[in-house]
Amino acid sequence: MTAMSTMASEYELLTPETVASYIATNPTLAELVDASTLEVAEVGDGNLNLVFLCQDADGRGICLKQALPYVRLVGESWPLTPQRVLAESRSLSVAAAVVPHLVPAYYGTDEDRYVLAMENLFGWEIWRSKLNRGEIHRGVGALLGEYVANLAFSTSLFALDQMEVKQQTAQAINPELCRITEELVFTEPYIEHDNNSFVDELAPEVAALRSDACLRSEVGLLKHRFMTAAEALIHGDLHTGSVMVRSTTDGRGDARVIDPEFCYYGPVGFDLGALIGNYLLARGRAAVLYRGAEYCEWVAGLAEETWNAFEANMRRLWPTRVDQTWTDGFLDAWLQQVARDALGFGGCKAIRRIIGLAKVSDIETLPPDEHLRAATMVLRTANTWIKERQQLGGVSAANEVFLEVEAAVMQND
Ligand code: SR1
Ligand code: MG
Repeated sequence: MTAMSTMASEYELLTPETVASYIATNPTLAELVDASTLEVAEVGDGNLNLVFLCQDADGRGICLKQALPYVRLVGESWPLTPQRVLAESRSLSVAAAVVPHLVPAYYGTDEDRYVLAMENLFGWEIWRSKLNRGEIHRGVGALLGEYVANLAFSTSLFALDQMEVKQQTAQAINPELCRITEELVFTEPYIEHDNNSFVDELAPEVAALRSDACLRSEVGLLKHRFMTAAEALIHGDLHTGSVMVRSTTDGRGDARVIDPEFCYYGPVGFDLGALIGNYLLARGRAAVLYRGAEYCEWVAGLAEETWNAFEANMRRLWPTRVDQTWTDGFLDAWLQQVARDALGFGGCKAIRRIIGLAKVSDIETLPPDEHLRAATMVLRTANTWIKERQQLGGVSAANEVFLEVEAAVMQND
């Protein structure tokens, strides 16, 4: 049994060997599975937490997630509040009320041990892994647009009284996790920093970004927006590794959004941007691996699919808004603002995965030549999204920018 010290508390970390007895002593969890026949595997492959998948002899399951008091990716030298598990439970609770079909069932949180219990999604897989293999799951992009819209509407001034929003905003404050994003996404990639790494051949591209005064000021504006635009309770880290997917019998895809520990009141376009930036990483991989036309076209259409579903759901919910100050004209203007934010944040989220800490397998598992080409495409596309997001006129332009960059990079071989 392992004990960890934190600044504020000391708590016991679970191991595969101790999970069954932990569940047996918790009446709520003990009802869900038979702890005496439990098989447990620690599968945490993210950057921060322990994750235990459990199944009993009758096939019933549960997933436990325990926050470590440090960043797992780096080690104990980088302490991080385990209170983030409370942020995750807040988001899962809200989502259970407004989009229960798009999140795992939530079973509760142990605030002393920082353990969150949720549905074990048997047969589901992290979307990034499926994208890496070139698998098509039609409809998933739209489900994620639906998720963002419903969370955004129901937690914002559109659905709640102003006093309620202010209280929720204060309760959802998540400064340590936000600081990670502020530094890793918006600051470190653009300066020399020990957290950065990239292959030598990419150095000219990185130098060009860093010396681009226009890009730097636009990234600064986006960071400022991330730090000040408290529009709604957002997921905060909605990349393709935060989505689990499975095929449905009609050949489409179903989705569950996981891992909302970075949630806070922030700009709605940030979640859409996280998705769009990660679609770009998947598209870059597809291009250099010469994936078939059907797959490339599907990935290329994801940004628009997500946006269209987001917009459709916002417009569907709009008549139920609680304050008539927000007119139909306001909605049109607000959607334009969100689309610009999404492109800008999408660019920042893609760039950080190439230059900064916490890389992604879409790019990292490519052979050297393909890695360099895909990374170059991502950096150049993202640069244009960020700088030209005002003129591009919406998310549908995202792919056109990529196609121009792709042609140029492939021609130079
Ligand atoms: C130090 S944490 C690194 C990254 O992992 C999470 O998934 C977030 O994306 C964060 O930026
Ligand atoms: Mg995560």
